[in-house]
Amino acid sequence: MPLDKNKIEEHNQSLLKEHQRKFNFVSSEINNKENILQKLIDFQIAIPSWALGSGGTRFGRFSIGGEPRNLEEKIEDIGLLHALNKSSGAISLHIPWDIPENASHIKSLAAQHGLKFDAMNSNTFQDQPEQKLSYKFGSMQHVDKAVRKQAVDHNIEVIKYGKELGSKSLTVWLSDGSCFPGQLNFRKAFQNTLESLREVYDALPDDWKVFVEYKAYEPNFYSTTVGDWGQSLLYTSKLGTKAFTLVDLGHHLPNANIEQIVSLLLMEGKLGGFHFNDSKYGDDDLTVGSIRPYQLFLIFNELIEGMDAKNMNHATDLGWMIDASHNVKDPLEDLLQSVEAIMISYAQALLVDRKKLTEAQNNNDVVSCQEILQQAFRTDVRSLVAEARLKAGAALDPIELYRTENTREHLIKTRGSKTVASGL
Ligand code: PSV
Ligand code: MN
Repeated sequence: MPLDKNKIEEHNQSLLKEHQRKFNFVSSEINNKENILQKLIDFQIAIPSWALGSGGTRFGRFSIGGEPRNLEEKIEDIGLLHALNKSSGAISLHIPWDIPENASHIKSLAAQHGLKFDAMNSNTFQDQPEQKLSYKFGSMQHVDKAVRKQAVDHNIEVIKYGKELGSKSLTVWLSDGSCFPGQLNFRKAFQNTLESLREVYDALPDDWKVFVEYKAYEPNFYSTTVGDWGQSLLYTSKLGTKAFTLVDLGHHLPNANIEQIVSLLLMEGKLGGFHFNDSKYGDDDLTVGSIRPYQLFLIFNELIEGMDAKNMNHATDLGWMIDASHNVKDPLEDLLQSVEAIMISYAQALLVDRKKLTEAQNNNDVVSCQEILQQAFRTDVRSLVAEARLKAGAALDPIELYRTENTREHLIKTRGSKTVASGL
């Protein structure tokens, strides 16, 4: 559903006065506000093609209605998000859930909405109807070479689709592992996986990256063959310079210090990108920033410190992607909230007084260290993020505009109330 530019302007006009009051207040305390605003404008977050419909659990799935019925409609939905916030200028595809049958058409449709293709995701964690061999006991780790080859071939096919669309990276997440002690020879499972990943790596174009995503558990509950960042780093180090670790925020054991993981991966030049989400218990895939916003801020704090130390471009040198599931919210509203939470954390982390923090660290002034971080975290940067949106031609309040335009009702009218988007 395209959004008329005039609607955005009207909406912005109605909120402008109040916005300016808040923005003037916060910006009076910021020295380099133009620089921060430009960074916020440049920062784009990829929306996953599998998160545009209602997610579900093994107990049920409750459709929201108007869910996109195909890849074209998914692109339209992301185009709408991007028109509303100008911070969602990319899409991450999952194959075979979203095979681009006509790649040049899909590519130009995405371009019309100002969208690029971020990492392509392969899927060897489900069996597809016409698939010859089963992944029940793993894919790249499998004891049968033929199953491993099938998984490798699938990944090579995903690279082919990605090349057609202009993507530059592949994310491999393996559900491989075991459910019971003794089921698996850990060493052989690792070696089989490494050998399979090497074959995929060899098929990677020179200007591509491969991201190896780790996850502590689920669907396997005793061991996972890429179970944590250490194991992912082992694979990516052995693979070579085009291989990187991908951090999905929901994939750690309870209380893991994700910001420290991020810092060390960056130091090693092995951090590839993110799957953002939030969680209370495990891989809950909740809205980003809904449960632990301070943790998200601390992650961005390490990201900025580490990226600046290496002169990296915040916007382009890592993959910024959401990986979430929406069981009780309108997925589009949820994604707007997630993008906003990421922008807020990024903006707050940009406010950290790094010079002072380094001084306080060097003086072992623990109290000041905490004060400096929390000074930034407790700054209400919402109007700063909104100002970046305003400058970029987006809406001051994306969710409000989405609602006043009755977007979901329109989508239900045109697509129907019983549509189900592909994904989990
Ligand atoms: C696995 O839980 C995961 O995080 C991987 O990134 C998959 O590609 C995605 O979720 C599937 O929903
Ligand atoms: Mn993920």
